[in-house]
Amino acid sequence: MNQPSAPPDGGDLLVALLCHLGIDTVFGIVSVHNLPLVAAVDRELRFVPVRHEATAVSAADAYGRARGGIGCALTSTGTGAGNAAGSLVEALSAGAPVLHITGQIDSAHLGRGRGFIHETKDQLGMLRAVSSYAATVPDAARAAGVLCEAATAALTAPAGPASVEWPIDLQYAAQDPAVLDALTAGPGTVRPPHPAPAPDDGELDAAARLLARARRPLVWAGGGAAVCRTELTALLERTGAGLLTSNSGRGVIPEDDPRVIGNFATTPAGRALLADADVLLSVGTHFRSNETADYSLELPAAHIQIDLDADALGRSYPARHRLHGHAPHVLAALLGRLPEQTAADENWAARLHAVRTEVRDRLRVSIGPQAALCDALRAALPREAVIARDVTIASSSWGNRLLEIFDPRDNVFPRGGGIGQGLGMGIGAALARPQAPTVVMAGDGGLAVHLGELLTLAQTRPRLTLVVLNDGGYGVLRNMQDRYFDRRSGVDLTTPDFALLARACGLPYARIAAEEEAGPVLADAVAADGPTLVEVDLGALGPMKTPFTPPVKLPAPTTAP
Ligand SMILES: Cc1ncc(C[n+]2csc(CCOP(=O)(O)OP(=O)(O)O)c2C)c(N)n1
Ligand SMILES: [Mg+2]
Repeated sequence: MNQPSAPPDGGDLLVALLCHLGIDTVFGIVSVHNLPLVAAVDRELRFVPVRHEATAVSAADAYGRARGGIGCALTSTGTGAGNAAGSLVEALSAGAPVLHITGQIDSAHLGRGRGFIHETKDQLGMLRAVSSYAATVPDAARAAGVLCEAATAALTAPAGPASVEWPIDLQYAAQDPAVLDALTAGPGTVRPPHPAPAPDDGELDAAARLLARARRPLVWAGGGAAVCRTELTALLERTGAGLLTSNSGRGVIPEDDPRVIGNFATTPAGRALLADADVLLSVGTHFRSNETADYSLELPAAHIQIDLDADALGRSYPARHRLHGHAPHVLAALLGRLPEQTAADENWAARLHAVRTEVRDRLRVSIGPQAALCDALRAALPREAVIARDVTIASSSWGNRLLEIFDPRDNVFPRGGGIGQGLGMGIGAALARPQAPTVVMAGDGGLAVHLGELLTLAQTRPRLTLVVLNDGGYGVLRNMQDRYFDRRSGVDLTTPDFALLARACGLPYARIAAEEEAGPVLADAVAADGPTLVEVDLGALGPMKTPFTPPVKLPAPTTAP
């Protein structure tokens, strides 16, 4: 629409902001209520037309995670914005910065309930509920201010999605070229995130004294530790501590480092280790229910907690010393207070190593033939590959633990546990990181939620291997029903012929039906310079030793009165 000679419009403003934020790819679905935005992005940057608005947000979210930054999604008004809500919930749960721009009806008709096309009752209220920030562009002159405030909010801890609804007449309205120039010129317009809080000196001193005396110390790293590899490595060295992680904290220190126990805290050996530890330092973690067996896991009473979010301190577990601040700064401050030599027991390192080995060996045995998949995947992938996972048994059992991750930006998964987001996240990550291959692990059920995104995959053709673990249904719920209920309900699904489906989409296809096929099939798929759909026939591959059920509590069976 906009001619080079015409004054800049909202689309040009958005492009200037995206350049300022370092975003070169945007995901969305075009509509009468976002046409000028899509047109400008497509002209100046890259617009990826996904097939559902939830995917627009999932892909933008993972684009940001895979680059360690922010992503952008464009949706339409009403149903389009509503479709995005589920994935905004995920970005909110993960603290993942996403700039979500959605259309809104003409400002003259806003809030009048006349049934204007795509009108919805309280779109802003809906967006507020699922985003960390939501606002409406009130007029053309204030559009830049609202957009910059949204981007700042998305990036400021606790980070998350920021949604802006932009009435369509105001998207078309002329923008002041000076505002665009200021944005393009660089820093200063989008305010830097608020200065990080500094923890109390007395608390730092006390925490350092506790760590210096610790004989059997452990560290628990969460997603908030993602940017402190250097400080954390030094702290492990100085204190002789072992490293447990949440699922989000994986890769902070590469998982082939012998000090990393990893995402295994709730295993019997992990629990015993925690019981023996005399000090725990936790860094930027939620202690989510799945990682603490619904908060039944026992932690040492001598618990030092670091978090940038003041509300997180002491929220799930009591903390003796609460250090409110940005993890790298706080860890550096602790290191500055620690003596060169601390007090770790001489046999603590051997104990940590024994636990590291035991938890992996036990898991490997329990997953039976799927261990071959795990090994083949890691062998096929270069160190810097992205590993995206939907919520499927293979992820929940071994993908989230045994399959080694070497950097937090490679670790893409829905932290809120919603199925269906894996492929969209994988596409976003793969387009963010074209230099290396991406793999997506998805179940047949999770994939079916957004089966249409196979077409986005076929159209964008990133270096992405989609591994579909096909067991003909919602396996994890089926396992629960078989174990705890007297019948199955809603778990057996019709699945497509994946070979035919891949062919219909123009995607290369391969199948794994036996352990020995995993290595060659995955090596070929990962080496390809485009997408491949790899179906794992779980029926043919054979069962796990024990059917996997998730770590959720069910009420004890009651007898009839
Ligand atoms: C959005 C959403 N809806 C429902 C669920 C409940 N749920 C969790 S796992 C699962 C089954 C997933 O099936 P599939 O992807 O085939 O993986 P499998 O369990 O068979 O390995 C379901 C329905 C969920 N987590 N998220
Ligand atoms: Mg399944």
